[in-house]
Amino acid sequence: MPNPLYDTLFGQHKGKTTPFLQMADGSVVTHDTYLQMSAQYAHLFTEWGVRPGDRVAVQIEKSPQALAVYAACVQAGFVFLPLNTAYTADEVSYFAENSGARVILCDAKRSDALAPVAAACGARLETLNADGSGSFAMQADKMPAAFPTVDRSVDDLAAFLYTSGTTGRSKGAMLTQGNLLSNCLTLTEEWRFTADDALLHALPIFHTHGLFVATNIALLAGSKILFLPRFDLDVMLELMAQATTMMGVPTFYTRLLGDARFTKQLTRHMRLFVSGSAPLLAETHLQFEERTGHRILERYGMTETNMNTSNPYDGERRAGTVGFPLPGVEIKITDSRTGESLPQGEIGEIEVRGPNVFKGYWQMPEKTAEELRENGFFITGDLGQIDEDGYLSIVGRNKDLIISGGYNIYPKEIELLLDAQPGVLESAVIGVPHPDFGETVLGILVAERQAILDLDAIKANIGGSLAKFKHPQRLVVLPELPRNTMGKVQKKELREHYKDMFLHA
Ligand code: MCA
Ligand code: AMP
Repeated sequence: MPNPLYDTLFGQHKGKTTPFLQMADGSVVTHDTYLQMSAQYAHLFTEWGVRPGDRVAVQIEKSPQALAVYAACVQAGFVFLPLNTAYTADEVSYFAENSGARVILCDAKRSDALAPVAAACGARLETLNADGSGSFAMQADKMPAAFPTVDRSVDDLAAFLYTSGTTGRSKGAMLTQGNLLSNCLTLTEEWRFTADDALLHALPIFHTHGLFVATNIALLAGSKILFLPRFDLDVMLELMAQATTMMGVPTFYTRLLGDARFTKQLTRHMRLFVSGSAPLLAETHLQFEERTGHRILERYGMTETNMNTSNPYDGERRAGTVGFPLPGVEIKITDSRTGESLPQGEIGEIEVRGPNVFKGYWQMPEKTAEELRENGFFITGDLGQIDEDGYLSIVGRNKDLIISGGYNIYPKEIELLLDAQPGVLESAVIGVPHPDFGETVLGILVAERQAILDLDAIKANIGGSLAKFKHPQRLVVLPELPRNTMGKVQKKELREHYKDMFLHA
């Protein structure tokens, strides 16, 4: 096969005039229109000198055109690098420079802010707006609507997704065609997707969940996608009647349950609800079943590995667990210090091996070696336990990570900014329970001797360089941070102390 990912997901739909994307207003983009659009994009990039293996960074709103850029990159062999639309210019600057992006696509509203970023790293900056307009779309319109697909192998890179770490510096996870393909072949079969499905899609398309899980599965199966720009409760409730399946982060489910219009009647025709990216409380799972009669299927994945485990389609979907390893994926629970496997039932580090596991971090061989063992097992940083029936539960994290509404936030990145503020001696950033987002960010500050901290000014100062979803919801000041005898800050103690802060607000 000359280009396994393109041929399997996209090429199979060539010439089909069946609906692929259906928008909230009922308008439809057929498979063929979509593929013609992406072929034009592939031509334009190629005309600009972008070559197979080059990185194309995009920070654009969700639209059929945005999704066609993904197909164009696969068809022409570029590495697709989608970026959260909430990232500030400072944040984009790091990704563009680190990846060596040849092109950056952004919304016209962002082009002034990103022009210096593009200039600094020698990337070409063009615009693509939410309504499909922009300099990129205009030029692409003049291109031929067919493009000779570039040969690729399963080991070639298809995408970079940036994910942070304990140092606060983001790492580009290199995902191959084979990583993406193997995972969506497995999931499509496991979750029984077919051309008769209509997937309610309100997730962003710059992360694994919305792009490599939801979109790839629908493409492979030939399902229709009800393609919403974002999660909007009213629109979700309105379109549910036309859907057969839905995927979401736990916040989607708690918001649906919080609305009296979400009833058993509304979901009676649905065949599957999938949840992931953050822990789904067992309580939400049970409440959902009581309300609708459906048991949410929870699965577990990571940017570096795509999906690792899933509750069964047939059989018991056990609340509070993420199910079994997917076919072809191996999971082991190990002792964090020695790396040795632990007996069944014990809590330890979750390690994963399989065709889904990424190739490594872009230009970071040491980081790659720290997390990806020579024998192919990836150390996830999640703590888990396997019960006597084989179900995996995630019981905690061995990494300092906050997940807010499905978005990952690395405390170190925020602590570095807080520590640099006038009068701040040190800081600790923790995740605390939040009724809507699951967890939210709390910043704890210690002032230098005699300094009086201006919390509003500090908030404003750090705000400029951090995406909104990472902003601490609140800052508090303590005389000192709790430490153990080794001098390590006891975040567990802080989390315990502040655990109710947002729950009864
Ligand atoms: C928006 N805001 C947030 C978040 N989202 N704050 C904290 N956490 C968030 N997740 C802020 C905005 O900056 C804004 O601030 C205010 O909340 C409302 O903004 P709005 O856009 O209206 O937000 P929303 O529509 O309420 O969005 C919440 C959301 C969204 C629907 C939960 O965040 C979302 O779609 N999350 C999904 C993330 C996802 O796809 N994760 C998968 C990662 P202000 O009012 O101050 O302006 S992939 C992954 O994790 C792995 C591989 C896996 O297993 O899937
Ligand atoms: P990301 O870096 O965005 O790929 O996020 C991956 C992390 O999300 C994992 O390491 C887990 O900590 C978390 N995660 C994903 N799915 C689940 C789930 N179903 N339950 C609990 N945590 C999850």
